[in-house]
Amino acid sequence: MEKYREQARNILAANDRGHYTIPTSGLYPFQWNWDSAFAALGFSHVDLDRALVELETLMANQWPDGMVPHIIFHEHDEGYFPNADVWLTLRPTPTSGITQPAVAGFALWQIVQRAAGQPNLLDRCKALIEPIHRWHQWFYRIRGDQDGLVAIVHPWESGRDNSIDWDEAFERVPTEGVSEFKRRDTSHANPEHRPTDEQYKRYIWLVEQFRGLDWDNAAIAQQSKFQVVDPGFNAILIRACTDLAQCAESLGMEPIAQESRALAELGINGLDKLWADELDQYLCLDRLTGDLVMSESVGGLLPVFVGIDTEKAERIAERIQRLKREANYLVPSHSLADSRSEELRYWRAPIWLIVNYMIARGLREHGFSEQAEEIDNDSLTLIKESGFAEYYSPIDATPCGGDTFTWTAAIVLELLAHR
Ligand code: 9WN
Repeated sequence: MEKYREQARNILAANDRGHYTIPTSGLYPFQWNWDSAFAALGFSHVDLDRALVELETLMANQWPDGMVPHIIFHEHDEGYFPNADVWLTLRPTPTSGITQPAVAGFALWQIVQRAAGQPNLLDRCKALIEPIHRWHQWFYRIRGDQDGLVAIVHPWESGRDNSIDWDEAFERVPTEGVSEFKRRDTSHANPEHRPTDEQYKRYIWLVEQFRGLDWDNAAIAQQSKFQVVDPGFNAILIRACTDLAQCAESLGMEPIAQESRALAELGINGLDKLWADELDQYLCLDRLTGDLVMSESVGGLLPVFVGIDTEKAERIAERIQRLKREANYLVPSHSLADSRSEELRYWRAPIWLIVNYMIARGLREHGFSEQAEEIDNDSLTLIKESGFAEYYSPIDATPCGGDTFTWTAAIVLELLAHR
């Protein structure tokens, strides 16, 4: 195990740019939001100061309205599309204009616990609580509905970019009229493992729609041609609110602790609207049509990461057991029984270690430790067989996307720390 710990540390060091970490060189040369929160989790096993720097850099780029952007373009790089020249959000350090899953609150709580007895570090943790809380409030204010569920306005916000969950909703986004562009991702990674050209046109169409609205988040939330409520995205946010409440409580910020707990409660109640009894999992909701989307992805399993009731957690555990009959490794990002799934294409079936980690952690917290162990073991087998890839085939562990990947290394450090 020491060998893998060493490799994981080396990957973090190689992708470290001093005050932020890139996901992998070439394919992703900037700071990504949820990647950074997982990087902080990984660094917390090596150097707590460096872990905090990661979150401090992320939060220093928060927008005045509270949003924390999904990419921060610290340096100019032509090797990624769409880079800062396309987004044109006019931030002091250029950023994208959409957000990503709110993992930072979860990461902060892990750091606070590991920094016990170190007042200088805890003061820095304390300084992060208010900005992260403002981000969470932003979600419920700008993207929330009366049920306590928040929507994403671009597939990139989910972090599960080309998930089957929104094939239909995304097809309603036009491709006509979008400016000509040249993709860069396909020169770094196998195009068969990436989203299609058609999907890229739609990604960019939305970016151009939002740019045309001068990055006014209230207008974007009203007018985006894509508005989906993703249970996974909501679960991560709920978890972050619960964990931020713990940070606030332990560091003497009771009013934020209370507000944050209330947001988590609102979100957990909202999730009930997305439960599909016949499938043993949660589903996405298309906010523009009001319909639940019959699509069995990990997005619908991720709520096990929060305080849902035990019966639902058990049903999710059973659902994962059934997935094991379709795949050789857990947890495929989409059911392989679905004819639309693609073994090697990005979020349409491959396994992602960050998702495995959140699901396993949730299962363990709900009392399903054997199953959690099985998922953790599969995660470690994948890196032993195929290295620290971005994602993996659930059938034969083929490594896909970028290699020497930051969040894969971070999860390995986290898993090994608990062994
Ligand atoms: C767009 C960095 C990011 C992850 C996402 C993953 C992928 C970007 C891309 O890479 O998305 O944000 O260019 O494909 O889907 O989850 O944060 O690792």
